Amino acid sequence: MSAMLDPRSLTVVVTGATSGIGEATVRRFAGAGAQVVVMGRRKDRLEALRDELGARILPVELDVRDAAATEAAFAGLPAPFADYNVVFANAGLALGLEPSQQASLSNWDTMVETNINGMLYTVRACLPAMVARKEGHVVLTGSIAGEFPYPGANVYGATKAFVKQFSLNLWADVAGTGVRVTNIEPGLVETEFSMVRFEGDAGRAQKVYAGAEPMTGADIAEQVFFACTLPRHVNINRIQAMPSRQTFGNMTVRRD
Ligand code: NDP
Ligand code: 8X3
Repeated sequence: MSAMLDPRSLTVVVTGATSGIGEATVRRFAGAGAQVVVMGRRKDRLEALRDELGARILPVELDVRDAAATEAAFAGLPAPFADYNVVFANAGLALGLEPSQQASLSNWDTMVETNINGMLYTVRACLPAMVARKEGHVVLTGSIAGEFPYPGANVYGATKAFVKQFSLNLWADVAGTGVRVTNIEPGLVETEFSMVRFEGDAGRAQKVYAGAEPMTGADIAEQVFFACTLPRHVNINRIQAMPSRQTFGNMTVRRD
């Protein structure tokens, strides 16, 4: 096998960098000497990362639901960050766990706008430059929810199924250009995800992880780091990982 890539040669852009999987990935790459552009809406957290990790971090405030702002954020990156070669389109969220007949249409809109549209805006904003440079890596955050159904996952799971198929189609487009594509599909990871899903209900959020030995953001960051530092002739199409205590639901028959 050829040598692994030197992370110090990487400039990584992370959306959803202000917490959870994104923040852990920032720390993993920055700790290995990469330069990292950190994107998210919470400016204070972006600046705290820069203050803690130093000048190799560039904070860029961005709501990925805004196509023009996303385009401008990438186009406006200063040297040396402008020559990014990894983009982790990770920003996303679930809102609610109600069955479809009760779910909030506004929550559905927000999930589609963030997990699908925001991800697409991010990819479209970075892809032409990476293809032109003949070097790059797009990493998407899918989910096991894009593969396996569960009650209440309705639109959230469907957005992640979109990510799954889009990642494969994206790879079909760019294979051979020097740009790689990887879909990271985690199961249960303890982050702020459940606090967001349950609108700040900490008790309900904690129950999701209690006794489950969930994965951590750092566990997922390690997978992203692995995929991105493999020699350039290797493309990891997808990484699906669960906590050792998580598995699939059984088929269910409702007899009432
Ligand atoms: P967190 O809630 O901890 O992090 C979500 C990140 O997304 C935050 O940094 C948030 O930043 C950002 N974000 C949300 N909406 C927007 C927006 N409109 N514009 C820009 N950034 C946004 O959760 P996770 O780390 O768990 O989630 C990261 C990704 O992982 C998501 O795509 C999620 O669906 C996926 N995932 C999570 C799993 C889990 O069990 N935790 C499992 C499988 C997938 P800010 O609010 O500052 O904008
Ligand atoms: C997050 C994983 O199983 O909570 O995407 O939907 S799950």
